[in-house]
Amino acid sequence: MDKSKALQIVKEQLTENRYKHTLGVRETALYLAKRFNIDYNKVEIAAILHDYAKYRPVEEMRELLRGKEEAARFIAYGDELLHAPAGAYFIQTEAGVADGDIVSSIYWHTTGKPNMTAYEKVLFLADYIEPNRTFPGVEEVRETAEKDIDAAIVMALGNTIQFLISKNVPVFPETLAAYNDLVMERK
Ligand code: DGI
Ligand code: FE
Ligand code: FE
Ligand code: FE
Repeated sequence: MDKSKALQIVKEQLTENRYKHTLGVRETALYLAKRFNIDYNKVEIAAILHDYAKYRPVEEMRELLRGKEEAARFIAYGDELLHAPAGAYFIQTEAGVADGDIVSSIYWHTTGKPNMTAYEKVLFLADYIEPNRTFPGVEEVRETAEKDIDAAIVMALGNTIQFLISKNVPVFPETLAAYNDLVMERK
């Protein structure tokens, strides 16, 4: 998959604002990737395609995930989560992406998970801090990301968990485990 093809196929799936967010995630992910010895081309394709399923009908995503042994449990935790694992499947079946780093970073981009790879960390954090994001606390996470990517991810996960609790929404187990994993690793 080359970048221009990825941009073209994702554009058809997204609104104008979501496409703008996607370009922001691409820019931030490439910037963060400089601190790891990883493949920039894979980082870029993952960033471009990360919200591929964002506007798919919820029923279509539920139906797809119901049939996947490991992904079915996302369904119970809220519709907002489904585009991440669903997108990871659709880019394989509809766009022919096969690379495991690209697929797994998209799969986990919303929830995070313990023991994230560099690809997974870069996409997770880029999605949270890209320049078009304006939610409370994002500037502090951006500043922390300049010095320490894991510390920034802890802040992003903590903010998300607090936000979900304030809304009385269930927290996906891997989101909590990701937080615990990084906090304990840093002690
Ligand atoms: O798709 P984006 O808007 O770019 O961002 P995203 O993929 O990080 O999705 C954010 C949404 O996901 C937001 O509504 C909060 C929700 N979310 C994140 N982690 C969890 C979660 N929702 C639940 N129920 N549980 C989680 O652990
Ligand atoms: Fe997303
Ligand atoms: Fe996110
Ligand atoms: Fe996103």
